[in-house]
Amino acid sequence: MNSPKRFPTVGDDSGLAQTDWLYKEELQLALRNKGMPLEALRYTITPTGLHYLLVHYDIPDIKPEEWRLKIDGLVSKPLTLSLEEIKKRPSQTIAVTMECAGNGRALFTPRRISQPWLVEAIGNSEWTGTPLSGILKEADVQRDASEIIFTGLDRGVEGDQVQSYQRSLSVREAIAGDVLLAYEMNGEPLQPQHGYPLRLLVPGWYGMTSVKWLDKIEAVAEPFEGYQMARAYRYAQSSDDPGEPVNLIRVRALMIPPGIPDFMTRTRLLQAGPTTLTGKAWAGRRSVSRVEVSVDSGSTWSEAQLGEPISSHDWRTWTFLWNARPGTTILCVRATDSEGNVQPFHQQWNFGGYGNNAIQCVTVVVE
Ligand SMILES: Nc1nc2c(c(=O)[nH]1)N[C@H]1C(S)=C(S)[C@@H](COP(=O)(O)O)O[C@H]1N2
Ligand SMILES: [Mo]
Repeated sequence: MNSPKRFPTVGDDSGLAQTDWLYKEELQLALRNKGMPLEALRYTITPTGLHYLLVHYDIPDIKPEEWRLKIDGLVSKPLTLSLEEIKKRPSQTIAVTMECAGNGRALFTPRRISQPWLVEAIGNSEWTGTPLSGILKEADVQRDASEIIFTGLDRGVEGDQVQSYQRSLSVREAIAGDVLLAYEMNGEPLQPQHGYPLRLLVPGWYGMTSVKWLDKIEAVAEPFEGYQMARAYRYAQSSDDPGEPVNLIRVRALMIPPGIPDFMTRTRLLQAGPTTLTGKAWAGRRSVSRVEVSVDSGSTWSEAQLGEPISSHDWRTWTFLWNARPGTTILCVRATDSEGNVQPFHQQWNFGGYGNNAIQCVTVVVE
């Protein structure tokens, strides 16, 4: 036996589950966090209450009057800023599709015991904030800095380590013009669960990068090896495989399940005749070059029509006219990005259950 663990773990020693059963720990996470119901793919801008949510620990208790953002480390001019002072800086509003890196985790076998997403860890919001590059320029990041560490005010235990939620970006990634210190979501102050009063927003990267409840921004010389960089969010084959970092959002299309659902199975019931299938497609920092639909379980594919995105970082609507004939059919949709990456039927398995952009298929019974 290893040294006793301070916190109980579930599943086998690897933290992987083979069965179809959910562990209580997964249910507990799934009820605290939530996905976007797929019918909400009809909205270009996801109403705030329908955006997915992922909180590792607890939503921290923040006193707005006392809250300050600290910028320090390898900077010539350390800064301490109130929310009012941050709002006086130049502001920018951008529509950004966010997706959790764990989206699709529960579709892997075996699966990692963690937030058991199927495909719904997504949302598209208009975020308003001040460009991070401006604040870093003001603080005057020194030449010997290689990374910027972002620390949230939430704390918890993960992998037996007591920690604050922290992620880093290279200086080059951090000064990209579209990285925001965001204080508004869809024209309203951030809600507590989405990072009030201030969060990082990194378009095109999986959600873990967009640190909520920002407390501190620190410039450092060496690559940051915190838990959420070096241990979690790696494409790895086992718990001790260092793997590769998880970073950019992979190409994906999702469809609004047509017709009406069966309550238990969510199999769809639909009337025969012409039906418009629709949904959204996105590709992180790349763009979507095509969306295809299959009405025969993925045997043959036809091109869908693509709408325009409202920014270079948010999803596009796709539509496909289908003449539904009586019988049971499996509808599938897949997208291709500007670099030719196509969604696979089965994504390569990884230990943490990240980046599973496997093709979505929906079973439909046509009457
Ligand atoms: N401080 C902090 N920031 C965080 C998290 C967190 O638990 N704590 N979760 C991250 C993860 S994994 C995701 S997917 C996004 C989710 O953002 P949302 O809840 O606003 O959709 O926030 C990221 N930022
Ligand atoms: Mo996430």
